[in-house]
Amino acid sequence: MLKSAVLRLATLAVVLLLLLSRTGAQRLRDPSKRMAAAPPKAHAKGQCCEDVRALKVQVANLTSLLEELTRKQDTVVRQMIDLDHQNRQQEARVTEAESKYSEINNRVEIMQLQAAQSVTQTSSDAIYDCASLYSRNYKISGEYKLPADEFLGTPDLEVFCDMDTNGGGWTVIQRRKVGLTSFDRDWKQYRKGFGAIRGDFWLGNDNIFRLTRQPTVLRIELEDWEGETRYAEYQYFTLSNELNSYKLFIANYSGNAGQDSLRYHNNTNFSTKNKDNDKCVDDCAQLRKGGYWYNCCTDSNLNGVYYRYGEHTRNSDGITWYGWHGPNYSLKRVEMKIRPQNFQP
Ligand SMILES: *[C@@H]1O[C@H](CO)[C@@H](O)[C@H](O)[C@H]1NC(C)=O
Ligand SMILES: *[C@@H]1O[C@H](CO)[C@@H](O)[C@H](O)[C@H]1NC(C)=O
Ligand SMILES: *[C@@H]1O[C@H](CO)[C@@H](O)[C@H](O)[C@H]1NC(C)=O
Ligand SMILES: *[C@@H]1O[C@H](CO)[C@@H](O)[C@H](O)[C@H]1NC(C)=O
Ligand SMILES: *[C@@H]1O[C@H](CO)[C@@H](O)[C@H](O)[C@H]1NC(C)=O
Ligand SMILES: [Ca+2]
Repeated sequence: MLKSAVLRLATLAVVLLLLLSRTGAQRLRDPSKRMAAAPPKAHAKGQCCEDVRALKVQVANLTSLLEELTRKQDTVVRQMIDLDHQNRQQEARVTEAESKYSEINNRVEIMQLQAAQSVTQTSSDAIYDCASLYSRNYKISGEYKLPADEFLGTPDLEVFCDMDTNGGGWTVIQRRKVGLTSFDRDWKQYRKGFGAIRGDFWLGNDNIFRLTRQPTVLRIELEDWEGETRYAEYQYFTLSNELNSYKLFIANYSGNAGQDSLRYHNNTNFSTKNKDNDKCVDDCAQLRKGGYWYNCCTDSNLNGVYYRYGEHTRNSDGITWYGWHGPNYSLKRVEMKIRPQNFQP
């Protein structure tokens, strides 16, 4: 608003200046006309100069007005910069509050966990997974520690529970979202698991094998670089044990992720860069740079290389799901999660 006012005034000033110069120029060019003019010379001259003086005063006044407005505009700009600064301080405070909040949240989770563990000590039925935590009313998504199972001789296990998606109760077995953790690992690391439970990780083939002893549902969630999401769900999912190379079994696909891109890997052994169990003359784990149930080689490669925005459409060893974005599009985010078939939200 201020700007347009200044502009209008500036235009006015320019028009006035033009008027001034034109009257002067006309007089010089056409002296005869001036001579021919009826009223006495002196009077005409005085009249014209009076006008010019008045116009000059107006121009001077407008110029000073313009200057004043410019000064005011400067002040407004300064005020806006100040506001922006205050805004940023506010944002910093919000971020700080957020991190404090998640810290508190963590503490709540740990307290819940301890409560859960003391529950197991006095209860006959064990906590196997996130679904059993959920049924004991732990309904906040986050990190939990499953207690060791003395009967099975298994150690305690840190897991991430998704207690929100589609009723909750999901134990997350794989996540790709940060992209700093390499998934090009050997057999032993895939057996044990690796990564950070709040970031990118593989829960470990032995753990997945154990968790899928009961009839289990697998849900795969995918996100691309445009922020669109898809999911694939299998009503049946299990792995063989290590002796049988963690062979994959899946059945009864549903979802919106296009053509089922895990089906091709059904009934296939797990392979890593140091263990070629695929169904191919090629070494798929080395070609696709991950550990997976490679066939010959892929219809999906969820443990492939993390490529960032701008370089995610170039390579065939990325995090792919052919049924959605084809063989050369590496996804931005993936989560694989499981829960028992008989889970009741
Ligand atoms: C110019 O400004 C002065 C005072 O600032 C005022 O007295 C005068 O009338 C103005 N002249 C015109 C032509 O606006
Ligand atoms: C899968 O693994 C089992 C046992 O480890 C083995 O007998 C079988 O030949 C393997 N299959 C392929 C295709 O490598
Ligand atoms: C995977 O193979 C099993 C047989 O071993 C079959 O019953 C099942 O339907 C197959 N899954 C898919 C998704 O085709
Ligand atoms: C797949 O679903 C059908 C129909 O619900 C069921 O009969 C079949 O047993 C399921 N398959 C597996 C492997 O769970
Ligand atoms: C994917 O990339 C490979 C090699 O980089 C290329 O040969 C192939 O044509 C690409 N496929 C598609 C569908 O773009
Ligand atoms: Ca091979």
